[in-house]
Amino acid sequence: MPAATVEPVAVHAAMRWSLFAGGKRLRPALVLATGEAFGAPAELLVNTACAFELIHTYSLVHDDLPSMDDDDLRRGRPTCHVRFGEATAILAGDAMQALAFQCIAEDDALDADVRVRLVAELARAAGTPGGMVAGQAHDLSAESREDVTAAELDLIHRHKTGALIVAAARAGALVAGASESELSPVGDYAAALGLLFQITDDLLDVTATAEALGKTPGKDARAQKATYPALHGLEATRLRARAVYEQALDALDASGQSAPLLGSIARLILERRA
Ligand code: GRG
Repeated sequence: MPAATVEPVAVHAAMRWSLFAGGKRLRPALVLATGEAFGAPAELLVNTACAFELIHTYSLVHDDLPSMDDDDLRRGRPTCHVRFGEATAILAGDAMQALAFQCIAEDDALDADVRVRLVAELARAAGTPGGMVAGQAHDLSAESREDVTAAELDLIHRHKTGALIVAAARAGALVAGASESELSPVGDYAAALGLLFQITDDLLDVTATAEALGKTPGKDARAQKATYPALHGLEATRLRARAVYEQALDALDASGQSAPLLGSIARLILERRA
């Protein structure tokens, strides 16, 4: 990351404000955990891990903008546009997105063909039609409707939240040189993890405080958004979370890889309070 004193200082200060505000670092943790499960050293994984956090943080900054979710609290701080203004927040998000791809493309520790595969993996997960931007677009268009089905909700979350989580898990394994057949159960594990993450996110939106979350709770209900608790009720949603957690563990078993860290990440998400 350029220092906050490097021009354009406002953009760099805004990037640092959002990136270094904390956050769970779930996506980079997944890159490191799957990479290590397949035998890659952390030094080979760290740039790729940072790239995923950059894309994720850019998406939060843009999601918080007045024209999107219009939020003023993120990671326990005023959101980027509240602190730096809307134009600078947009540019900070754009720059984080570009920096993510630069991080991988210029990573001399990785072979050129691995870098190209990682860039493709990240671009697919971040963009359209199967990635995060598509999920955000589906989400925005569902906002004005009252008849969103459970299947549509799954589709929104698979794109908006799940795609980047799946790509992060696959990316770690890719750096470690995993084969296509080894990547498949990793993808299944991470797809279950992405769904679990979203289900627990919906539960926390109903049950947690702003202090614990570092963002505004209750927004989904106020916006009358389709969520798992709204569609299925709180108790059925908790049961669904447990079932999806078991699916993630089953996929890990199927991978034949000893990956206690990946099991712990799934448990952490099931039990998270923020
Ligand atoms: C603007 C292109 C564009 C996409 C935005 C990810 C996203 C798409 C919007 C975020 C809105 C949101 C609250 C989604 C629910 C799940 C989610 C991604 C929550 C935030 O991720 P955490 O909890 O955040 O991992 P931290 O701060 O811990 O990194």
